Amino acid sequence: MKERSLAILKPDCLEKKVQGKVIQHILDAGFEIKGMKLMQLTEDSAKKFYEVHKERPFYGELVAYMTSGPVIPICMEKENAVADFRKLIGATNPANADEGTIRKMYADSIERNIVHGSDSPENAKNEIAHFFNEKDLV
Ligand code: IDP
Ligand code: MG
Repeated sequence: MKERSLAILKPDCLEKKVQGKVIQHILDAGFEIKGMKLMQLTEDSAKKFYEVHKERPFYGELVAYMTSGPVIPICMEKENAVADFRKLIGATNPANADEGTIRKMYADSIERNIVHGSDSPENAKNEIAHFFNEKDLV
């Protein structure tokens, strides 16, 4: 059964001009892109998106980083999309990420780690709704 997940190409991905490469990895791994846009996150939107982390010491810096430049949210679909995308991006800290993963290849640090991926099908639904109206998905 097909499942959806949300990716966000983070500001460091666009600063490094590797968004084209990362999108190619997503397509090569068999994900279908159902929605994608280039946008600037507001502080309120970033705070809401990362609300689960609001008690963590890095929350303020995370919001500052995610609003430091444009991002590209992507709604993707395939079988087992959530788990497969987490595998494709690798560990949160690129130093611990497996060879061949997107974070291992392109990320600099545990914070500036290039890409977001939903961590459960339920969170994926809410995260997709944060950025997309169902009617705008192809
Ligand atoms: P994930 O993106 O791999 O799911 P989470 O634990 O959900 O990782 O953290 C959300 C984001 O917060 C990370 O992708 C990263 O940008 C940032 N982050 C996570 N842990 C730290 C940390 O210890 N220091 C600074 N930033 C962090
Ligand atoms: Mg997470």
